[in-house]
Amino acid sequence: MIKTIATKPYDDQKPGTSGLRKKVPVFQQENYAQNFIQSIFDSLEDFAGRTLVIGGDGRYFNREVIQIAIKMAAANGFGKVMVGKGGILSTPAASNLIRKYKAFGGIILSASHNPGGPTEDFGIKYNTSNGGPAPEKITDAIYARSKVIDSYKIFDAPDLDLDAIATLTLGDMIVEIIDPVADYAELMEELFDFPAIRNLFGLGFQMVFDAMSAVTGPYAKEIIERRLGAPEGTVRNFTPLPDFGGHHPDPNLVHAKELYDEMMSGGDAPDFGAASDGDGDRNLIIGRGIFVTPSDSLAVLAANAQLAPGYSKGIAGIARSMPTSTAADKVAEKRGIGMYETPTGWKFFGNLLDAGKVTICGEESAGTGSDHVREKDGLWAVLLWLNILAVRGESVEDIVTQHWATYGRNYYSRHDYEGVDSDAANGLIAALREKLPSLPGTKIGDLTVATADDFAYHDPVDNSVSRNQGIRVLFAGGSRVVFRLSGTGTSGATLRVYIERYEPDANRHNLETQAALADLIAAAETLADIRARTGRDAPTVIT
Ligand code: VG1
Ligand code: CO
Repeated sequence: MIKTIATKPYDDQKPGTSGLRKKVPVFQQENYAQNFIQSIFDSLEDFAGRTLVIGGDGRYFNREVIQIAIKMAAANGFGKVMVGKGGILSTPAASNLIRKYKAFGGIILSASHNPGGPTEDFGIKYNTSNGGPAPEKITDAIYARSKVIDSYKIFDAPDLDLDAIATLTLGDMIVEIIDPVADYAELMEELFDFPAIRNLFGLGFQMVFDAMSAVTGPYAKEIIERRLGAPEGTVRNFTPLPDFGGHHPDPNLVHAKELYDEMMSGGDAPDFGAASDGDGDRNLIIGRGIFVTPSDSLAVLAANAQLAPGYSKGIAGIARSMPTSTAADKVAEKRGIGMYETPTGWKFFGNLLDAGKVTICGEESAGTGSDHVREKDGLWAVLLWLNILAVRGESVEDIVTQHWATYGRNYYSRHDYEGVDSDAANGLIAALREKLPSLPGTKIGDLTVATADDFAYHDPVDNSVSRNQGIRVLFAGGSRVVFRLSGTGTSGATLRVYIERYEPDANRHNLETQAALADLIAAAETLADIRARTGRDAPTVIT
């Protein structure tokens, strides 16, 4: 039976960089999740009888919200929902399902790389029929609706069994509980040369994949160990846990330190190390003795993608988020293909991918992906690396150093100041914004500011404009610093400072990154007064 329940709006349901993210207790307030889900449905049209994909990264509160979402989908007139068994679907796998089965859209329950548990983070995100995150036009409509919503519809029924593959019904709606891995694994087999990678493992190639007790565990087990024949034990922390084992499922040098240390341990280290985040869309790539920055990884993957069957015809173009280093630009330039610079967040790549303008996209925050889905895809990046390693027969270090020799090296680092007072963080950005007109020509140490602006993106496909996407200060010679505030945090503000320096000279490609960037790090402090304004002496996380 369909029930209409009266509710009161909340004023804080504004989706950020990637969906609505809040602490679990916020989501546990009366009707909080229901309000947001109904606001999503109220912002969409013509979905009666259509299919909705539902799944999440297995974090705390996942199962409760999945039951609610299924019952609300039935009450709102969807014809069918496809739900990953156990409520599990990685973000890229959900994107694939939406595309493959021509679903109307999907609801993904995740707070991605944020920690999980009763007092940690939860999130809800809506993806459209192209498989990608809803564009701003839709997220703005959802937010507007959430501020005035006064009722929601839900099917009154007992909870469904999500733990067995089955086809069930709820009123007139079909509920398909599906294997979360099968369709995704099949897609990977189409894109990559599995026999070549299997052969590589047969030769004794050693790999470690850390699933960080998050969603990629079952995917990596099936693909890397079962289908590609890597020895059992290659995939670690492969059981998705509601609290990620108490860890922070963010595959960076701080939260995946154990893996990093192992890869840096010398001649006995494995050949290849990788990890993914809470919802499976990020990737960390480390070769024996060398960490590959996500920006470099994007450039290397773009330059070598044609070695994988799925990209053998070459790539149409590359897109990167504005703060991502310009390493990929050098590849695009040499190949004579298009290069696009978008704001942070995967939703901005959707139009470019749909229009066929780009094939490969990436972000400095460990996100890489292609037109095979409309999300960044952690395992995809790992498999493309494996495919390239198998074909070239060289080490990660050799491939990266050769890449630098050909294109030059973009030294790159991001300094995060987490949990900063929101007013202080906003004040810092406002002060920078005010300074912008006076900056060009200014000298800071040996650096001269060439241009400075607040990045605005003009989407070449739908002509929409997104303003205030980050303060960028470019110096003569091509170095730059970028300042922006995170849109995924759930407490206080996170200031991100992105620092980049281009070094064409191959004799200077072996510097320690922080040392190579020292003058720019100092310039960032001079420009933004970070210490005084945030009260912090040092960043919380350096990646
Ligand atoms: C961060 C990253 C951004 C990424 C986003 C979602 O956003 O910087 O590149 O797209 O997270 O990634 P922000 O606004 O906090 O800088 V995920 O894996 O959390 O979906
Ligand atoms: Co993620």
